[in-house]
Amino acid sequence: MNEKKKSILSWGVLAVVVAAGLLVGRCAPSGPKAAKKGGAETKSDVAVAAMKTYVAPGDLDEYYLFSSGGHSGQVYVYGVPSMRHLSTIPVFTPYPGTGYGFDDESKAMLGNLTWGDAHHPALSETNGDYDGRWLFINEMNGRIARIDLRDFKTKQIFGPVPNVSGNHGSSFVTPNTEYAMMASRFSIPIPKGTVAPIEKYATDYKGIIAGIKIDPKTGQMSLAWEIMTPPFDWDLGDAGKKVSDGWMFWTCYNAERATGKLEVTSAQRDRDYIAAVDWKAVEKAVAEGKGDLIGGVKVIDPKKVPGLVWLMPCGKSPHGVDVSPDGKYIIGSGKLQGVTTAFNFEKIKTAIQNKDFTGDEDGIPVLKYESIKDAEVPVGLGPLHTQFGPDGMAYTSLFVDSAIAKWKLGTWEVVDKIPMSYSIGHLCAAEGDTVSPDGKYLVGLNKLSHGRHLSVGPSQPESSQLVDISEEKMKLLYDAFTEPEPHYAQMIKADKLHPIEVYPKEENKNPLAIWDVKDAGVTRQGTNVLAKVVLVRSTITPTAIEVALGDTVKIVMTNIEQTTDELHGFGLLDYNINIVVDPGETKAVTFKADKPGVFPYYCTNFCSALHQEMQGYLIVKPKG
Ligand code: K7E
Ligand code: CUA
Repeated sequence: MNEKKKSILSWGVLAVVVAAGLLVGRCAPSGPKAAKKGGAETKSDVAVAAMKTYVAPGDLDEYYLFSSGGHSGQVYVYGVPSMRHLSTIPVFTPYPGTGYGFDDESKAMLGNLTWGDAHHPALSETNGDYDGRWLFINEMNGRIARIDLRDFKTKQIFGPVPNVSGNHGSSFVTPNTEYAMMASRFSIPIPKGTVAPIEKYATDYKGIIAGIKIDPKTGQMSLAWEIMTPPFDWDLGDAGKKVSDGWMFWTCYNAERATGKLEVTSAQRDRDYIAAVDWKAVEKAVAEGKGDLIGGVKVIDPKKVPGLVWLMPCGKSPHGVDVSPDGKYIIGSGKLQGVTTAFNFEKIKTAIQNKDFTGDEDGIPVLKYESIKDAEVPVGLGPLHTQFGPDGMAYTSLFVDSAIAKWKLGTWEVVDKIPMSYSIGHLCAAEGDTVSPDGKYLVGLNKLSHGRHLSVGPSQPESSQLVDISEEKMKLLYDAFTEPEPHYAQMIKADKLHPIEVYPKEENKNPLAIWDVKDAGVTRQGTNVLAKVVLVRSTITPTAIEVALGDTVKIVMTNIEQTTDELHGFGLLDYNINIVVDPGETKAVTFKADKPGVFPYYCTNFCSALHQEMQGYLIVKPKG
C-alpha cells in the first residue's frame, strides 16, 4: 500500500470513529427520532449504520446504482453504500450540464421529443449475470435507449415503435441480451392514427407486446416482432432465466377492459393476468413469415397463431412480476392483496401441455390458477415488487404496509420484516435481477415523502433507503434523497465496469476533427459556412468567426486534450447553443445565423486558471 493511500485510510478510520462518537454522544436526539420512523433502534445501531455506509475520502463505493429518473427523462448514478450521487446521464431530456440535446448528434437522437418518462433500467446480461456493457431504459413515448457503460453516454434512442402506446412494460432484457422487451400500458386502435369510439374499447382497442432485438456486438436495437393483445394495461415484466430461459412474463391490470375511472371500473374482477410468452416460439413464427402488416410492421395475432402466449390469473392490479434466480418461480401479486403468489414454471409448462385452461381472452388461453401456483406467501399488505438475495431469499416491497418482507423460496416462510419510512415502491438488491444475486445491500425506492429532510417547499425530494441484508435481520442504514423519480433501479458490482475517462485520439474517426490550431478556421460554400474549431487550454481557436446574416453555420469542435476531466464548453449567447466536448471528442452544431450582431462564445466548463479567458466572438454581418 502506498503512503498516500495509507494516510487516506487512517484518516478514514479516524473520521469514522469521530463520526460514530458524535452520533452516540452529541447527536443523541437523532437516534430516538429515527427509531420512531423505522430507523436504527439504538444509539449503537446508529453508529454501526454510520460506519457501514461511510466511504472514507479517497475510498470507493462497492456498487453502482443506476436509478431511473422518471419524467425527468434521465438516469442518475449513485454509489453504494455511500448513496452519493456520482453523475447524471442525460437520456430523453436535454441536459445543459453535458451539452446533451444541443449538438447535432444528440439533438437528432432526441428527435422531436424533449421529454421522456423513464421507468425501468436494465443492465445487459451474459448467461444471466450483469456483464457491464450497456444499460437500457424504457420511456413512455414508445422508446428504449441504450447507454454505453464504457463512457456512460446515451448512444441510441430506439423508437417511437409503431403501434406501442405508453411503453411501460419495458426495458427488461433476456439472459443473454437477445432482447429488450416492450409492452404497452395504454391500448389504442391500431395502427396509430386510427380512431374508434371509446365505447368500442373492449373490441377495437389493442395492447401490444414487442421484442426489440439487440445486436450482440454493437448493442444496436431493432424491432423484431410485435404481438397484438386484448386491451389490458401491461405493466411490468421480467425475463425467464435458467430453466425458464426463453420465456417472458408481463403483468397487466384492467383485465376488465374497462374505461373511465379505472380505479373503480378496472377493479371489478378478483384477478388480472400475467402473460407468459414463449419468445423462442415467437422468433420461429416470425421466421416462418407469420403475422399481418399493421402500421408498417408485422404484428402477430395470437388468435391466428396459437402456441405463443398464455395468461396466468394473478391477484388484481398486480405490479411487479419477478423470476427467481434459478428461474423456477414466477412471483406476482395483486397490489391490494396481503399475499404474493409463487407460480411454478414446471407447473405452467405442464398446464400448457395438458390444456388445463379455464377459458380464453381473444384466443389467448387462460391457465387454471390452482394448477400453476405453488404457494401464496403471506408477506403483508400491498406487495409490489420482489427482489432476490443468495440462499433462496426473496424480498418483497409492501406499499400499503410501508415495509419490506423477507421470505424463503420453497418453504414460503416469512422470516423478517422491516418498516420503511415512506410508502415503498420498487426495491433493488445488489445484482438482484441476475442468476446470482449478491445479497449485502438493498435499496428501497420510496414514494411520497414524509418529511425526514429539510423542507424544500412543495416539490419534495424523492427518497431511497439503503438496507443491510447481509445478516438474518434486515437493517436500515441510510436515507438518501434523490431527483425525481426513481421508479426502478439496478445495482451492479463496481469492478465490473471499466469506464474510459478520455476518448483516445486514435479512435476519433470524425472526418472533420482537427488536432492542430493551425488547421482551425472558417470556410464557405455558397451560404454554408463551416468553422473548424480547436478547444484546448485556454483558447477557443479561432477566436472570431465571421458569417453573413442568413448563412447556415456548422461549427465543428474538437477538444484535443487527452487529460482526465479537461472538458471544454462552447456556450454561444443569444443563439441557445451550449455544447460540452470531452477530451478527445468532436462535436458539431449547425444553425442558421438569423440574428445580426456580435455574439460572444466562451468555455462553459471550468478548465484552468485562465478558463475565464477562453472566449471569442461570432460576428453576424447584416446583408448589403
Ligand atoms: Cu412501479 Cu413505472 Cu415500475 Cu413507477 S413503476 S413505481
Ligand atoms: Cu475551457 Cu474552460
